[in-house]
Amino acid sequence: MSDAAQMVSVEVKDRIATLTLNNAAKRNALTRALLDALIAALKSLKAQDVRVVILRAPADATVWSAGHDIKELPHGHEDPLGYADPLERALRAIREFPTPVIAMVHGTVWGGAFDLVLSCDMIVADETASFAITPVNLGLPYNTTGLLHFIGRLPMNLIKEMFFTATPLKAEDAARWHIVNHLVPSAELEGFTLSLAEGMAAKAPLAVAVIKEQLRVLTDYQPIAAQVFERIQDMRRKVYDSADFQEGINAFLEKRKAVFTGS
Ligand code: YXS
Repeated sequence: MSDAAQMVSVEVKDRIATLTLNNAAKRNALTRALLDALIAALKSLKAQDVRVVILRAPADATVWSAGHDIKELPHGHEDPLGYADPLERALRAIREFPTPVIAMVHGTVWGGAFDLVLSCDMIVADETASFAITPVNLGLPYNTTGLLHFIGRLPMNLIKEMFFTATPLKAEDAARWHIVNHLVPSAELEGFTLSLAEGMAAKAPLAVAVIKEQLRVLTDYQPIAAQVFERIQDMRRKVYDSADFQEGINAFLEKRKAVFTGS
């Protein structure tokens, strides 16, 4: 198996597939290689009689995923979260996959990985989980599709606090805000998630698949005037072309605190 394919291990048992993110050295940072492996794994599962997918990190991980690979973010005159970005392709692959995808979360979830778990159909977490969205740490203008994911899922005041502070939301607060479907003790996380999966795996798969796709198209397709979209892109371009975005990337690479000047 190629190195890239090893970044996502696949196990199928009783029509339930478990995909495990396996890049501990980089804290499961969402590199192009890992995301391509995730997309390929989902594609291969489509040809099998799989009824539910569980997406997880290894049991010993303290970081579920460190988010988009910052070193791979295009910086300088290119949209850092464009339609063809590997993360965006992976989000679409999960949202379009014809079975329920459960994010089973223990450990910390950062940045684009939060968008990834929110793109799953449900989240089961334990008390070690936390969730942070962090573009303001880099000076990065999040993309419109991504913001619509959050708007469709979370209250606006919570979205603004999470985006503007980049502070991780603790598990119990994520449960209080209904970000996670279930918050269970660590010792019960796997058993609870498997039991939830088994229940859904026994239901009529065609009905489940079409209801999931109906819900996707009804929530994802939100009309937006061309002029509004062009204005948004113009605003975002000014940000991802800014010195602050370059500073955000450099600060991470140099392992120092970023100093933003607003230019
Ligand atoms: O120094 P080496 O080569 O060993 O590599 C280190 C880190 O550089 C690397 N790593 C990452 N590489 C690329 N992109 C990342 N997001 C990333 N995160 C980590 O992994 C090696 C081990 O990291 P280290 O020593 O920091 O581990 P730790 O256990 O002390 O700390 C774990 C974290 C997750 C708290 C820490 O690595 C961290 O704060 N990572 C950055 C988390 C983050 O800000 N993610 C957002 C990425 S940007 C994104 O997702 C969106 C585009 S947005 O900005 O819109 O949210």
